[in-house]
Amino acid sequence: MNKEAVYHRPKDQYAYIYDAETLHILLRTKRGDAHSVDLIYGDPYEWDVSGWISSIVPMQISGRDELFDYWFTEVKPPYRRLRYGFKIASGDETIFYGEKGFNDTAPKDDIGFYFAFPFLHENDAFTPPEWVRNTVWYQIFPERFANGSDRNNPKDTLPWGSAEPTATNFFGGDFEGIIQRIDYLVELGITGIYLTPIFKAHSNHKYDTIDYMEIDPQFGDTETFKRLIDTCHKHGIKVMLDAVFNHSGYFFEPFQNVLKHGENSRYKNWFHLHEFPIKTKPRPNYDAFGFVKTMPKLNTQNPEVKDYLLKVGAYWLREFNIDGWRLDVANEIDHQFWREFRTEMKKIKRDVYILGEIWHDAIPWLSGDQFDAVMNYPFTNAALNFFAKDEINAEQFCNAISHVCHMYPRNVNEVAFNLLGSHDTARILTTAKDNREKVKLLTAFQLSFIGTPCIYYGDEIGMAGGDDPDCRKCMIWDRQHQDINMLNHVKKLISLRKTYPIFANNGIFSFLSADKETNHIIYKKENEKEILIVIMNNSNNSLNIAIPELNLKDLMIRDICNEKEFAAHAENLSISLKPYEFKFLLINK
Ligand code: ARE
Repeated sequence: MNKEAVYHRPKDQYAYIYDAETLHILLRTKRGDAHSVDLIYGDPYEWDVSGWISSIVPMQISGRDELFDYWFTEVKPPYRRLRYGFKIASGDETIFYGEKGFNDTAPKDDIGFYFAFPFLHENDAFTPPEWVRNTVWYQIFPERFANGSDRNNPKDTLPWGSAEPTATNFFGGDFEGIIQRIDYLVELGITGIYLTPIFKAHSNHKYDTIDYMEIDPQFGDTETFKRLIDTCHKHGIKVMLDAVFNHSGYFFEPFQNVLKHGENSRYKNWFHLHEFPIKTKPRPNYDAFGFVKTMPKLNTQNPEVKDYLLKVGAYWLREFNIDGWRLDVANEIDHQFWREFRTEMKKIKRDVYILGEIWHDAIPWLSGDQFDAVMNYPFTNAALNFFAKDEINAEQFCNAISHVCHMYPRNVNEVAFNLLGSHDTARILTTAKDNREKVKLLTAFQLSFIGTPCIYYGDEIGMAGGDDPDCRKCMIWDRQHQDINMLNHVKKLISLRKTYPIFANNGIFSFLSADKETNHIIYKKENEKEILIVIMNNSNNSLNIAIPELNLKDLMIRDICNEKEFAAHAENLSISLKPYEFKFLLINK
């Protein structure tokens, strides 16, 4: 047995509170090493003459990545206290594993050998807003979605779509434009919009804030913003704003004060200034986002700054009844700030969605005291590498997604913000080298996966675009230039996700098979009543695929895409797929 690969540590993604009475427990072992793992568990205070009283229950493999098997089980401790360990069998070797390491037997008299989950407190649980599990998001870059009124056009605004986007040009997108297009959003079926920054700023992207308490006049005034929020809410659409608290803009009044008064400025501790006088060349002599001189980093450990930013977050939440905050460069702000931010926001609106922009493993922010979710770029990269770029094969994709699913607790995964692209990345059609069939397969995966999916504006109508700023072209409203086939495809997938809860989070996800030769994958989502089988052919060959044994009797299968039902015998179920075709098969148990 490869003991070096065996890993468990209570809390985080290996032992966590799933709900008020349930603990999820996982163990990691080297892929293919152990043929069985059992959980030995009991109440730490239950003893009899023979010693500690424990039970034993088999664990199941919930997934496997390139290196590891992940064993899973759930326990409902009657007194919400638990001590537990593992019995691992590999070949003819059986060994016991607990907090003190490995042992040949399961000690009856040494409770310290075992891992501890001391007490299951509900307020220690990760509790994201329930509504997010059923939300389909749409990201809007306000400057480029729709120009509803020329009255607020910034200087030198260009005619809509008349030029390629640059880091500095403007096309006049505004709130009025979004309001005028609300029917388009409703018909698409989305139920949440994420707006990139809307507060007064110098640039067209608004990540260089001048005034956190003022809406940028190019988007409209507070009355129009209120009307936008009300219109969205009336149509069942939630609204999430973008909080840029890691840094301000160069023209943010406190930074201007520092530039003017230097060491005598009352705001000098609002930033991370290295020396005086302030210099911006060759690099700023103060901390910034990257080395961008127009984005001086805010000192969020300074009580004045914290107080100011918490007031900003509270103001827009309370006065405009927004539904979520997306937190820009969230990983570079201190954890204490985020703990206080969460406390203050949740006091105002218990089910506000707090989404951190973190591109890497974000477990330190996801234990329930800071964020409800992060933008799940590890998911994005795996999906793009397989479906769009063909950089990894089906087997590697299965490993990558299984790894992503086991980075976090299951209740974190159920509200993960699963995007395929954003204003910071090339568009999926461009990444897929204009292969629309691959893009349709990619979106079918995204919209049948767990978590809360987000569509980047224009991807649904087949817009192309390279890296920033090319991914920020004006939305195309002329139907002659929209890919209507793609639009109908995305609409259909969103409607399936709404019609069948198993498409969203009402089912446990697992891969059934992945074949690197044919490059097809089969995954399932299962709940107590039904199984959704998804088969995807990521190749330009037609395939005839046998479905692995479902150990179910003769079954009635509904092909959801064409609503056809057919009877089949579990042991010889085979499905034919055209190139890049996918099938959703629903089986009622
Ligand atoms: C633009 C150009 C840059 C250019 C810069 C010059 O894109 O290439 O150097 O201008 O000024 C905003 C604007 C951008 C602008 C940027 C800087 O939207 O257009 O850049 O300001 O002025 C990392 C961070 C992540 C960050 C990305 C951009 O971790 O937080 O970089 N994303 C947020 C917003 C951006 C915004 C800012 C931050 C600044 O979403 O839109 O940019 O407020 C890997 C790493 C990630 C890295 C990612 C992208 O995956 O793991 O950490 O993200 O690459 O580089």
